[in-house]
Amino acid sequence: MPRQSLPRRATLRPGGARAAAPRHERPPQQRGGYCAPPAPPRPPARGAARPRPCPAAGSAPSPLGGGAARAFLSLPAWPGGAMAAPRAGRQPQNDGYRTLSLSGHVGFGSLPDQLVKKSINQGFCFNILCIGETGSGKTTLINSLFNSNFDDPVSTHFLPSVRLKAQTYKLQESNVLLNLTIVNTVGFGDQINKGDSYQPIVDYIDAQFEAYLQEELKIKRSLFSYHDTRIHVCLYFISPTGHSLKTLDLLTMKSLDSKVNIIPIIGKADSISKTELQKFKNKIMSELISNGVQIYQFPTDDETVSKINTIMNGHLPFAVVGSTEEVKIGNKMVRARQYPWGIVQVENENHCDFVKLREMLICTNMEDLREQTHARHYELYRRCRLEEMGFRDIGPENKPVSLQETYEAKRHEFYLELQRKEEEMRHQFVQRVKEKEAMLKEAEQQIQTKFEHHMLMHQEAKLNLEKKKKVLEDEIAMFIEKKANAKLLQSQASVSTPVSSKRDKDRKNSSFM
Ligand SMILES: Nc1nc2c(ncn2[C@@H]2O[C@H](COP(=O)(O)OP(=O)(O)OP(=O)(O)O)[C@@H](O)[C@H]2O)c(=O)[nH]1
Ligand SMILES: [Mg+2]
Repeated sequence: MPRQSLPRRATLRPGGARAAAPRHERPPQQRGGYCAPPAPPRPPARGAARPRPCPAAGSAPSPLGGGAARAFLSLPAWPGGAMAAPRAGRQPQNDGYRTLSLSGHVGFGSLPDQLVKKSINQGFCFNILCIGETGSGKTTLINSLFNSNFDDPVSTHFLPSVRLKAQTYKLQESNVLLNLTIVNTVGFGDQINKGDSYQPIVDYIDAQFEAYLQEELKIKRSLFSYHDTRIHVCLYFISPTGHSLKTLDLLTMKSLDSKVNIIPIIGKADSISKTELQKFKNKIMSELISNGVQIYQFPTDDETVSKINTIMNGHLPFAVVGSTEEVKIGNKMVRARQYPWGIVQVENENHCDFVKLREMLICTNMEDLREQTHARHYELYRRCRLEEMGFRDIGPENKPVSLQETYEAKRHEFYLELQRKEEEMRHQFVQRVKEKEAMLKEAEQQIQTKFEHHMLMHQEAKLNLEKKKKVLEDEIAMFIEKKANAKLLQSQASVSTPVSSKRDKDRKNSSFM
């Protein structure tokens, strides 16, 4: 894995922690047009402070010593109001918790620092999916965004289908490690039939969710060290035509909007004039809304960033310019594109929205994008997959069902189904054997009939031959008798006339022969 080091210094927010409610609990109006089905609430992060039951007021000193061990930020209401009237420093609250003010230092104030330290040691991961037609400026923009040079070979326009190519890089800025994965859609928009160009992208995103789900479902899972490949953001490159979105753009964004955070951007924005650009942006946004495409909206519920995020939501889609070249402006080298008529500076906000994109994507909302991916898109995928497998939270009578109950019911159902199938197969087998037996019996019968018929014919033929033989034997007997008689007559004749009889004898012999 290539390891790159970034020269730019980043300002680190402590763990990205927000005072406001988690994103999945935000009302849809705060999320602009983003109103996919709400994801279930996420459990608190490991190590987060949880309210614990409080020992009785004025109880024996804790083994930890002093009042410090008893001092919790929020305490559950005492059941049945059994607790004495609130002491000084405790204010009853309507949410079922009592607030205590601490009388001294406890130490859990360092919890955010502990989280920051842990996160820094562990490193972060961020996965970007770049969708755009071949040559739309994807690689150049990513290089500009991360101030780096990810060598990504240019692709041809002759690929038979869209292919996704993922490359992971290790980046370091200050002491923060980032595992950055860039996924490129190679050959996007190059096919004659673009009808299902989005399918390989959908499959890829689902495959990453599935891999995470499988890891989660393992008995011995290692999510801590798991390389999360789920896509956190999709930068959708719109060609700077100045007209409107293409069908391919709408179709692709529509099929991805429930799976990934989409940030639409107009690539190579230096090829479109300022007035045309504003009209183009408006047109794109109205087309996205009218087609029900839900793009990512920068969150406005965190007061520290709500103002800037609201403004930036109004600038979407960002019109960006990328460049790998540096040009000398004054006495500074800046990333820019030099033309015969002038210089387009990538980081000049009067020239393009590159800085806005970088600020929103990397500096302000990276953690939110990661959180949204987990709490919204992955949760939706997980829910659908588990429902597909037959798991439900509530049973037919709207009663809650535990996973084990569902599993056992499913197992029983499968067992019955298996038995039914086995019985059916056995029945089919017996039926087939019976059919075969009947066929064989019939064939045997036919052979027997044929055999008997032949035997009969054979008997008849034998009888006929025997009859013929008898006739022939009779004829032979008659002939022998006649011959004997003739001999007798001849001998008698030769005795009476010897000379003439010799001649007669010769004549007779010749006539017999
Ligand atoms: N005018 C203009 N040209 C740009 C811009 N960004 C990139 N280019 C040029 O467009 C061409 C393609 O840029 P790439 O960044 O390789 O585009 P790509 O989308 O990564 O291309 P494939 O990965 O091959 O699909 C190069 O010649 C870039 O110099 C831009 O903002 N404006
Ligand atoms: Mg490229």
